[in-house]
Amino acid sequence: MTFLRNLCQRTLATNLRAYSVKAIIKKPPKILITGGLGQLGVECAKYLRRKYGQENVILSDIIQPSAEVVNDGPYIFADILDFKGLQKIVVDHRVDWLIHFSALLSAIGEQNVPLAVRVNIEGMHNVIELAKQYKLRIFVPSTIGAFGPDSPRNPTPNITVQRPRTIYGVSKVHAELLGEYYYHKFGLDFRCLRFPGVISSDPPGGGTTDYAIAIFHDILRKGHYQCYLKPDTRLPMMHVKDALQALSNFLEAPNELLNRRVYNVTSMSFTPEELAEKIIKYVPEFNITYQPDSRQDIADSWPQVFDDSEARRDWNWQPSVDLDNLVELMIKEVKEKIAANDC
Ligand code: VAH
Repeated sequence: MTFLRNLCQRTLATNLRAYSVKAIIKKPPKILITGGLGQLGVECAKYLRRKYGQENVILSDIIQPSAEVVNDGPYIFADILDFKGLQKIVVDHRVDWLIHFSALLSAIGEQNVPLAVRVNIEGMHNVIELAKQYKLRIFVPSTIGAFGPDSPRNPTPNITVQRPRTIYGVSKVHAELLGEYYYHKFGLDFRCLRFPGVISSDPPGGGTTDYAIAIFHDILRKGHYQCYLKPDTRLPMMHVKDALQALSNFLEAPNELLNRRVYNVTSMSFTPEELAEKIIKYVPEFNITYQPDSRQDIADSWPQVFDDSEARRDWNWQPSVDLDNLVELMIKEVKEKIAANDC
């Protein structure tokens, strides 16, 4: 039986490429990204515009964009708490796919729980009802933060107990379950990936894994970094290149390949100590100190190693950036950002 199952998986997988090319040539999807000015939005828009065309990816948020963002492609105002406004956008721009990035992340959510409830939960209610009404394919990112201290931490499987201790985690478990319910009840094309900490040179957005980004900015600017997590705090991570690759491949995967609507994905796990050891190669004279704060409790309730075997099996997920590549890329990208800002 497993041989047969693997055989049809493999044939399906090879059809995957043919499928995606045929589908795209037919008519590229019109994509709306909400929460577009958060950590992932701008890079995600750039990535998808290379695949589907500049005008087919609309970036949106409630804040003023920079000139660079506006010059890169369509940018509009969209408030995920305004359902009527969202309906108008979907109709006026004939949207096919919705990528819902709007959310308060773990650390900042704990500082403003009522706002996190409004944005992360009421916002989710609006976009999922919108997607149902207009038959959109909807992608919602979830997180390692959707697990809690009762979940196995090493490794954390795709399906296990989920009792998170942050409002961010609670809102993402809610999003996962609501999405799966709308899929089973209404056939909604809901898709969700649980991301680890995503590392990019863009400033992080109030999360617990942000240290792995801030460390590069501080060390290259000041030669010193004070870490708010203990040196041996192990957390799953991935470079933004892998995050966008995973998001795009998953969005294109034919439904018949998907045995789940929610998948873990990851590239690696490391600790602040291990990351610092890699950075020494590029900045021999820097020093790091450790001053754990309330984010340590959040990190201690999260997975240490993420099991993404189901994503690899079902839709060929494969990361491409390991820790050495990640450090090399970040040193280069952050140096460029600092140089650009300073001139
Ligand atoms: C956070 N960066 O720390 C986010 C993410 C995986 C963690 O969800 O909150």
